[in-house]
Amino acid sequence: MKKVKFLCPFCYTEHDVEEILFRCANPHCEKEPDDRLEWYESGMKNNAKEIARRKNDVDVGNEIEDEEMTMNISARYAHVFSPSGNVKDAIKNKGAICDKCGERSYMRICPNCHNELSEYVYNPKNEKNMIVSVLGQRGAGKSVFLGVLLHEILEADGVFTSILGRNKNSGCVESVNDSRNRYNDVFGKFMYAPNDARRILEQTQSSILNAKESGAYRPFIYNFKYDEKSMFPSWIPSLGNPIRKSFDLYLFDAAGEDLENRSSINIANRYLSYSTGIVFLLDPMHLTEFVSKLQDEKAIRNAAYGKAKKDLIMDGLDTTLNVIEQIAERIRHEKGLKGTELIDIPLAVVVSKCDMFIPFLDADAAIGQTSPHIQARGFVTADGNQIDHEVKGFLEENGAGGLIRKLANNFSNVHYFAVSALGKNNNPKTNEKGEHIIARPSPHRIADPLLWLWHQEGILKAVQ
Ligand SMILES: Nc1nc2c(ncn2[C@@H]2O[C@H](COP(=O)(O)OP(=O)(O)OP(=O)(O)O)[C@@H](O)[C@H]2O)c(=O)[nH]1
Ligand SMILES: [Mg+2]
Ligand SMILES: [Zn+2]
Ligand SMILES: [Zn+2]
Repeated sequence: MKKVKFLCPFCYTEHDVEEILFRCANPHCEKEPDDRLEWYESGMKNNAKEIARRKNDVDVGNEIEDEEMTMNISARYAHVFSPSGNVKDAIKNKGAICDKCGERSYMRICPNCHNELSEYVYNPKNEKNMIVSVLGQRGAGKSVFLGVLLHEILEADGVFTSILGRNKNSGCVESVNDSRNRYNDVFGKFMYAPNDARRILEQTQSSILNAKESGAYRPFIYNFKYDEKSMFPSWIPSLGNPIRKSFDLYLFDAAGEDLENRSSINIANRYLSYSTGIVFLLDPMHLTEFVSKLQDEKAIRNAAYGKAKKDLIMDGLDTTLNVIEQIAERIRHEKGLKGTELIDIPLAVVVSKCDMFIPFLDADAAIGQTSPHIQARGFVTADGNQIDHEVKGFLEENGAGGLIRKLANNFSNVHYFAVSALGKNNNPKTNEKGEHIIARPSPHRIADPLLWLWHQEGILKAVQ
């Protein structure tokens, strides 16, 4: 029989389904050390050299060997064991009996990194596991974008339920593993705190120095279920019933710092070439010509990650172009593509913080209008094309034509978008304590790039 292989979304190693291990779920079962999970969580195994290099700021070469990285690992993890008997059934739905305490467990883990696997990772019926990487240079707005987008998706009547839900049981979203808690720790408790406690996020830490919380290293995972209309009329028994579909979405929030650094991109962003889609955020505050039109120095600093107008004009787009080159080079390398071959991962180029430039656009520009996709329950192609056209126009007008050409020379499927995560008139303000505070985010067109990626994957249909 054909072996079913799966790709672990945590460590990016491929395995046969039969290799999956179990972790005991009985809280009273004896705890043990788990070096594999500890390595994964601390990022030590793969990143030791880079950590040492950064800490001492010297090139340590190959002097650090695996043995030297053996850490003092405490016995705080639940027991790991291989299922006995019918492995396939155990993995599919029966679970496995712990060889220490005799209790049944359903917690399946990766044989390499020991992270918990959702059944969808290896369920062959669930062919659409989407890995979406959110990329862009430091301060481009990646974390704010992701924090607000997830909020919009996860709400009871959120984006997904509205667009794909057809009845009460359809269109539901669930957080997988610890995604719910991590969402709250990383995004929710800052951006959605009550009243005037709402603050903007800190810079995302390099996943080399802090693997634990960084969404660059550990994905935020969500499982989506929905019903698709059968191709047969609904009166035909069973064949006419809606078809239940499901997919997992793995979202990585890269740290701009890692992408700007050639040595770290290789270690920190291993998931890049496995991406089903890329969202590349482009900060309008790096468009020299646009920034020169802005007057309010304080507002500029608050939107531009603390940078002053004159520095922004000096920096321009150079770092962004550099990041694009490194990403393309990395993906080509991993996929074994020649320098002349185009990368076929769909790329949504998203100009962020559009609240800052909508006032400069024509009053009837589509960028300023409410997104039509959710109401139309599909990706509205005409609107998508119009936005693509307007955003490219905005970039050309503001000195970023070279960027459009660079992307076209590297990727075969590029679509342009403009979003505001915080919303109109919600550029962060500085309070007397020097904190950057915001009103509750009221995003504008924030789901458009993801909806386009869903459309590319066949999850969402196109509508006229
Ligand atoms: N006006 C406005 N400002 C925004 C918006 N989104 C982000 N910003 C500003 O941009 C800053 C940086 O946003 P982040 O999301 O933290 O940037 P990042 O890309 O995650 O940066 P790194 O974590 O360093 O890679 C925020 O602190 C805000 O000041 C937006 O929609 N509108
Ligand atoms: Mg960030
Ligand atoms: Zn046990
Ligand atoms: Zn793994």
